[in-house]
Amino acid sequence: MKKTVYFAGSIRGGREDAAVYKRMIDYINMTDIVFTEHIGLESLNLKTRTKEDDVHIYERDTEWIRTSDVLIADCTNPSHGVGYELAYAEARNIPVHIFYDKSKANVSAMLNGNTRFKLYPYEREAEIYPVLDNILGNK
Ligand code: 6IA
Repeated sequence: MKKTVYFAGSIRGGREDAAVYKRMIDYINMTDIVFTEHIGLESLNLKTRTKEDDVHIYERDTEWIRTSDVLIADCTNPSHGVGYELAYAEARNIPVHIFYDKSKANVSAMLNGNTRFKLYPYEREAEIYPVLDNILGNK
């Protein structure tokens, strides 16, 4: 059975790692289903458009989290939205898996100190992919 995956990555928090998000999303999509493919897109409109646009994003994203089997995030780049999504998933018993580049990230105690979250510090991006196989049960 394919798993449904909510992939969380920084948008307005900064797009430095967007290429990594894209490769992680593409990798997961080879075997499973990622709801949030747009997180990896190169050109996103980062500005607030209207309040209604953001209400729509919030309602759609939280519904996707509620219907996901698992949430996978890259938290190298801090993001208010991603932090919110992690807590939202936790409150609904959706398993949360967090990757971060340990040479770049200073991960919050609110993530590192939460024993319900699984954290995977990596040195090289290549380390991510076998862990994704494990999380998704594909190896
Ligand atoms: O605070 P941030 O913007 O960095 O929060 C990023 C997180 O919030 C991501 O994991 C997304 O799931 C969610 N999020 C924030 N902004 C958007 C968004 N903006 N669209 C979808 N999810 C979002 C509009 C982009 C659109 C042009 C495709």
